[in-house]
Amino acid sequence: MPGHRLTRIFILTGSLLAFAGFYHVLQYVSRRPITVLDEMQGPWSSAKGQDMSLPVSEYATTSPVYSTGNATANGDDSTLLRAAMVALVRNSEMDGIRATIRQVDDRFNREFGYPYILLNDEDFTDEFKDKVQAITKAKVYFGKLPKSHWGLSPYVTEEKVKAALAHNKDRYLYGGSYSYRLMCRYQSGFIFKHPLLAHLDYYWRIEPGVDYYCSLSYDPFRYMRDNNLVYGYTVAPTEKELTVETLWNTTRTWMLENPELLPEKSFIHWAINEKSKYTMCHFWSNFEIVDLAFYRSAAYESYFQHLDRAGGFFYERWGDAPVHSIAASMLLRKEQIHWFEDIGYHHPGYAHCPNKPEMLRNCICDKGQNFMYHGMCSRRFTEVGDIYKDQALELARLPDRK
Ligand SMILES: Nc1nc2c(ncn2[C@@H]2O[C@H](COP(=O)(O)OP(=O)(O)O)[C@@H](O)[C@H]2O)c(=O)[nH]1
Ligand SMILES: *[C@@H]1O[C@H](CO)[C@@H](O)[C@H](O)[C@H]1NC(C)=O
Ligand SMILES: *[C@@H]1O[C@H](CO)[C@@H](O)[C@H](O)[C@H]1NC(C)=O
Ligand SMILES: [Mg+2]
Repeated sequence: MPGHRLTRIFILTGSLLAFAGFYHVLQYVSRRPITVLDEMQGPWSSAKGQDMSLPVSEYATTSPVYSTGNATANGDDSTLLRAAMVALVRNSEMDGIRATIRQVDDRFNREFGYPYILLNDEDFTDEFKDKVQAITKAKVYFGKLPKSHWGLSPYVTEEKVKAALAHNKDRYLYGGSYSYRLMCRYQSGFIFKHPLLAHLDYYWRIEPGVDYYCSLSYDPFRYMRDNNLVYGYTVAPTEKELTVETLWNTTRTWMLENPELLPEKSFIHWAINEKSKYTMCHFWSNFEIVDLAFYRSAAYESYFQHLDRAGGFFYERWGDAPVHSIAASMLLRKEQIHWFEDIGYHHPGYAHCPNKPEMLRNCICDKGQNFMYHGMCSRRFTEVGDIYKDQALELARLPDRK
């Protein structure tokens, strides 16, 4: 593909310029594992030959090298994938993130040694860095967000935002929180553009204070790659409607304006019902394993820009979970989305504990935590299938009835 040749030229040029990074970059080129991007057709895979990721050359000397993991833990291949566990986190959440990392190590990562990448809008304190690195043998990278990624969208006005926060303060959780909105906008449109993630093909998002219940004997990143999966989740609840009042209406406008960015078939019917209403179903993004080519794609970027222009990250409280989820169902096929049923998980609010004996035997949870076996959105995930682009556009044409 011409896109790839271009990428390689970029990389080679970069390695000549960044002398210190020369060796690593060369390794990166020669060991680059095949990703879905190489094999899949779809509007999000380098649509129109554009590569939405940051040019590798800029970060060649500062980005981690991902191909130096524990060789023996990976079976057929002698390297780890270019993947990492990634969290946005505050200094005040040090204990929570240490507890999460300990569990991720216990259940999975001690055997594999994928790096952790922790990001913050402020400088991490020395204490935070020391104590977090002390809890794991895996390498931990600490990064600060570029200023331009964390702030008010240029398309909204401060006065209207202030009025919206006051109006929504008591309507829903975080209704009056400005920083929560910065967080949701960041996770929706920027986290995958952080320089520390520039070399990554996959990320697994983690959060402070969650629980991982089940030991995994395989590498989920590799599972994603080998099965051409793009988006992986564990829990799929419904969103509070008041936080996304105009999200679907804004989305359908984007669809009608950009039909060329839509795939021939998609799983959008999971998110949008036959009356053209958002079902409120979303993959809970505090856990997600994602092929980052998806978020870096022209289609996703165009969609995010459109949402950002509409102002709903601030005027309402659009979460990154419904945004990621509507994008995934709108731009992917069902077979590209995977429920990690075997990954028992808890984040305040919901938990998932597998009920199949062969899975449960690897877990320390109560199989009574069976939200995912009776929830509306998991049922819908099973029952609904892909629809054609024409049908998706038909849904988008129906007026939004509140
Ligand atoms: N650095 C930083 N991280 C934040 C901020 N707000 C939220 N986060 C992180 O973003 C993620 C989601 O925030 P959280 O408070 O857990 O929201 P909830 O899961 O929706 O209740 C967590 O990993 C938090 O640590 C913030 O202002 N600064
Ligand atoms: C690599 O994986 C093997 C097999 O799981 C494990 O025994 C060993 O301790 C790991 N080595 C390192 C350096 O993590
Ligand atoms: C939906 O979006 C269109 C275009 O932005 C707007 O004109 C219309 O008023 C919106 N409808 C609702 C119900 O919000
Ligand atoms: Mg949380």
